[in-house]
Amino acid sequence: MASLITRRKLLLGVAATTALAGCDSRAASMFLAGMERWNERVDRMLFSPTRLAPEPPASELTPEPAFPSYFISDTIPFAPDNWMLMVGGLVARPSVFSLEQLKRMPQTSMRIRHHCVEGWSAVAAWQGVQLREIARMVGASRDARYVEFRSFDAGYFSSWDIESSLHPQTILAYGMNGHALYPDHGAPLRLYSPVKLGYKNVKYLTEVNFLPRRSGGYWEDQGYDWYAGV
Ligand SMILES: Nc1nc2c(c(=O)[nH]1)N[C@H]1C(S)=C(S)[C@@H](COP(=O)(O)O)O[C@H]1N2
Ligand SMILES: [Mo]
Repeated sequence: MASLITRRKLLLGVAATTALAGCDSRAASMFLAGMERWNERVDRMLFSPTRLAPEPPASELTPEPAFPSYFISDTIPFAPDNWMLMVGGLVARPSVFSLEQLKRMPQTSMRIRHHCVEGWSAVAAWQGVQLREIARMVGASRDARYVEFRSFDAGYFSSWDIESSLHPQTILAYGMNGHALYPDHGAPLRLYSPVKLGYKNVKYLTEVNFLPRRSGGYWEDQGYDWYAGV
């Protein structure tokens, strides 16, 4: 139910942006920005940082060939040979992680139903490391209220509130359905969580930055709901 309400609000937000698109007035965009901040405050109040999203049963797993794949680049993005994840911002120990290091950390695996605003949903099991474990390792500051995720997919990025980022089901995933993540779904590493809509789950990660203030996102900067909770 909560997800229905959130998505309806998202659609309303998109409709409002579209309706105002023609009249490029400062007042209109200031109004929308104000609405967004208000939405974020209410969303953060309603969000429970400890409540676990139920896992769909194994019988609902989507056959992989039927699991859609999205990237904004013209062709599937491939990671450079020397790929590493950079973690920085408001942290005591800015760090880089190799895939091998991440795989040696405690693994979390769960089935998640993915919701894309284009109207499809699909289920897979994802394997990876809890982001809160990474936050602990690098010593993220209490002043970090937001986390920004960057990728090597033509600059695709997003940013999240800290509570959703540190949720126990929010992971940096290197596996899908028990095998290594394939390039179409974000290899070598992507963000995944049942608490956010599809476009917040950044694939092809390069950087995770803990920030004091909200950053935007590829779709968010084009009028999509910034919070986008499920
Ligand atoms: N780097 C990157 N991450 C991305 C996107 C993208 O285009 N580039 N698309 C987003 C959207 S809109 C969705 S629905 C999901 C799709 O994930 P999938 O391709 O594994 O199904 O990835 C999200 N993360
Ligand atoms: Mo999407």
